[in-house]
Amino acid sequence: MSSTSNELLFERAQGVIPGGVSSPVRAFNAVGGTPRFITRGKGARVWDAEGRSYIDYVLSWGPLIAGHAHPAVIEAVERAARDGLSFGMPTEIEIELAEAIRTAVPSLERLRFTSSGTEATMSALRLARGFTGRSRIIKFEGCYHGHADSLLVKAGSGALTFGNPSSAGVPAEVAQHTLVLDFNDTQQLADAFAREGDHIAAVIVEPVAGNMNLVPGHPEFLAALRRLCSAHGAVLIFDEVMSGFRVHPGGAQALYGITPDLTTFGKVVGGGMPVGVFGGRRDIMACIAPQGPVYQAGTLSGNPVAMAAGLATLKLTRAVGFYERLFAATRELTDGLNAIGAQSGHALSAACVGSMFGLYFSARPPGRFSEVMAADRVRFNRFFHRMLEQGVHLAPSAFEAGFLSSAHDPADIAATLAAAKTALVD
Ligand code: HOZ
Repeated sequence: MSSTSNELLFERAQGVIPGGVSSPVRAFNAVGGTPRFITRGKGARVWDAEGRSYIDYVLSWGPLIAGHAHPAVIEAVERAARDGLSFGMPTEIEIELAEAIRTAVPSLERLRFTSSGTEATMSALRLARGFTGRSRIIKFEGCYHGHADSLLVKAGSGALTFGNPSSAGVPAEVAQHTLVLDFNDTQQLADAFAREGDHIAAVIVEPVAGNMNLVPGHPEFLAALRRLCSAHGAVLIFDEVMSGFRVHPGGAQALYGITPDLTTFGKVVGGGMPVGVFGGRRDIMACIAPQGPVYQAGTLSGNPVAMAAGLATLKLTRAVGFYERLFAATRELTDGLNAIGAQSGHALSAACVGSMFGLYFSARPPGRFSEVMAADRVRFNRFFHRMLEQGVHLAPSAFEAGFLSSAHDPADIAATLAAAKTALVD
């Protein structure tokens, strides 16, 4: 038994780190209580500082598609680390991972590595502006694309969780170039393009929104995005930081059959290490320095240890039946939650796309931001804590998608559903 506790660690952390955390949603502010301080993870589980274990549906917010500490990933990281942690010079493993990504997602004719999803989206936007010579961008309310200034306007994730979706510190002069529209509202999008289409540099969208809970893009909405961007010379950016390698081996773009001009990845492509990617059309990517005039750089970009983790993870996903089993397990979980919701008489519903899932305290899964906001957050918070007490760790916010890994087995799903049944007794 450890001599420390989550409470003690949280108190100590708050004495040195704002809110006690390195990223806001982790602080449990929305759900109340004390975050679990994690000491280790293995497969589908994490253990906290008090020695308690949890079935984990956060999975580091998505990256760990093969579960915690998969032996093949750990082995690849150890091997790479023994040769040196960083060189700031090109390495062959960068090419290998880039080729693996392009094979899976051919729209990335050229791609570049960053150290986070935020850097990837920020760089993709600068590139789109440099390529088109335009300033204005369109994003959708509740979609979160990292914390770059021009994207923290009516954003999702922690920004939404804590009620300041448009962050302080973003100059009005910057925010004014961001036009925010309703996700899945095709008519509003068409109107915006009719009004000012020739000034729009880019539209950025999470094709499967995962930062306002899970809200899949409607196929006709995504098709309209493609059509309107092409008609007006705007760059269509799919932010697949969450959906990449999660909803389909080729990302949401393969699932929906829509090819964006640029794509951003993160999470799974780094296998749990800090990696982001932006890439796409060769002519657009040719504008990036040193080939072109749009500047973008990073000391740790393409870090060899991170590349090794990403490559090992992508190799695991290529195993026969990997996605079929993972998607079936996710479906089993959400079908089970829907059945429990119906039996309990609570307005609980669930949905999934591939290995991402949403859990909603509303009669049916929301398709719009306003419907997400109408769901019962008080009930979610109570449910969250009852699940946690029973050893199931969901994301500590009603606005985050959940994730499954290949390590979640039928016993984990059954235990989760049993816990959900108990959590809904009143
Ligand atoms: N904003 C990410 C989740 N949507 C990451 C949160 C975290 O790492 O705390």
